[in-house]
Amino acid sequence: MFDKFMTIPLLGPLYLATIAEQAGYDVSVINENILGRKISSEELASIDILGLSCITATVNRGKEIASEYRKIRKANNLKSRAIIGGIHASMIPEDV
Ligand code: B12
Repeated sequence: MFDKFMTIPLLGPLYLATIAEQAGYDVSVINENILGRKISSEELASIDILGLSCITATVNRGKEIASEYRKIRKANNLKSRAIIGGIHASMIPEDV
C-alpha cells in the first residue's frame, strides 16, 4: 500500500522538526512511505511528543498511529501527547 504515495518528504514536518531541533529538542522525522514499513510499537513507546503530519490521503493512517500511541501511553502511564497537523487538519480540524 505504501508504493502508491510519492516518496518525497513533505516540507511541513521538516520545517517543524528543524525549528524544534534548533530549540534544543531531540527530533526524528519518520516517513512511513519512505521507510517502506509501519512505525513499530517500540518506536512509538520511545516518543515523548508525537507530531503527525497528514494530507487527506494519509489521515486515516495518521489516526491509526494516534490510536496505537494512545494505547501505549495508557498502558505505560505516560503523560506524552499526539498532535495531528498538516493541510487536512488545517482545513477540517473537527475531523481530527
Ligand atoms: C508543494 C506541494 C507538493 C509537492 C511537495 C513538495 C514537498 N517536498 O513537500 C509535491 C509536488 C511533491 C506534492 C505532491 C502531492 N500533493 Co501536494 N501540494 C503542495 C502545496 C502546493 C504546498 C505544500 C507545502 O509544502 N506547503 C508548505 C508547508 C510548510 O506547509 P504544510 O505542509 O501545510 O505544513 C504547515 C502546516 O500544515 C503545519 N503542519 C504540518 N504538519 C504538521 C504537524 C504538526 C504536528 C503540527 C502541529 C503542524 C503541522 O505546519 C506547517 C507550517 O505552517 C500544497 C497546496 C498548499 N497550498 O498547501 C499541495 C497539496 C498539499 N498537495 C496535495 C496533493 C493531493 C498531493 C498529492 C497526493 C498529489 C498526487 N496525486 O500525487 C501528492 C502527495 C505527496 C506526498 N508525499 O504525500 C493537496 C492535498 C489535499 C488534501 N486534502 O490533503 C494540496 C493541498 C493541493 C490541493 N489543493 O489539492 N505536493
